Amino acid sequence: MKDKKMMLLSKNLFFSSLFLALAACQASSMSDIGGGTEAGNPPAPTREVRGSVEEDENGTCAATIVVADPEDNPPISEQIGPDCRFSLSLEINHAYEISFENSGVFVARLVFDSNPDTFPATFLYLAAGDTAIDLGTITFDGAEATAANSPSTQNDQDGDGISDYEDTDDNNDETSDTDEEDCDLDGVIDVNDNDISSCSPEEEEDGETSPSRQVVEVTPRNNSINIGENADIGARFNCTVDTATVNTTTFSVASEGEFLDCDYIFANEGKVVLCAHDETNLISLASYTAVIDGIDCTDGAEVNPESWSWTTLDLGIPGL
Ligand SMILES: [Ca+2]
Ligand SMILES: [Ca+2]
Ligand SMILES: [Ca+2]
Ligand SMILES: [Ca+2]
Repeated sequence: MKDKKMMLLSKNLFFSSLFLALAACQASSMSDIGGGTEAGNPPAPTREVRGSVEEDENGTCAATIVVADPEDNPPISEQIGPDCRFSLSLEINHAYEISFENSGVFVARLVFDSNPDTFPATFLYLAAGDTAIDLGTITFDGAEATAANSPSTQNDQDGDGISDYEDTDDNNDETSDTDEEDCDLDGVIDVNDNDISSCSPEEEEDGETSPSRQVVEVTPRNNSINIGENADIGARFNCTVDTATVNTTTFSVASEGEFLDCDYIFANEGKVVLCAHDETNLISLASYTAVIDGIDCTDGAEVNPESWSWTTLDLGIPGL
């Protein structure tokens, strides 16, 4: 027994001294060479994302370029081959918006389902994986691109063997995907969501703290561009809203003083409110702002006021 203990102890000592030696070695080599792949540091690990775009009615590929735009780095673009196939090699552990262009003109952005209760995702937080993410054939509907194979079924951020699609807490931080705080409402959870005071301050009620009532997700995403006419406009709340408090004053959508005529649709057990509207009333290349101010939850508590903006693409609507 004692011997075994000693053996373990010396084994631990061996490993910790090995570790110290390695760390010292690494530290000295780091101070010697400074950094950069050309100086001998290993390149950041990448993962392939591939697929093919559909052909249009003339038998030509519906897009010529695929773009992966990480929220924290310059975009990466690749030509789509004559067989309509594409392949991107992307650094893991970044969130990418993937879009398609035809001769430099925006065609569509990839949207995919990641969770049953959230709006379709526009950012893919690319995790490590043994195989490529194979999107299959990409089809286009207005400015939205859909993959035959959802990337979230092939991505596992926390490496627990459950894909993001099935996992209810993708990053394993004990906050469920539906409760993640996307403070700037841009559709990606990242450092920009830290330290924003408007994001979910705890409220003191009868000596007990409870999360504030607020908008937790929006569509179109805040500050997004190239939004097509068939995009949903709506918000998801962290409470069931009192439908009687939803009207054109408490949930307005406007561009330069021109208000959209919304019919409000309630979904997701009253936690989602959508503004259904006549698509032909939308203005091309215009900045839209949605404002929520005065909506209550069913328990009478008021939702914190919120607003967000997006820009439409050239909608090519006749008469405008
Ligand atoms: Ca997982
Ligand atoms: Ca998920
Ligand atoms: Ca989480
Ligand atoms: Ca965010």
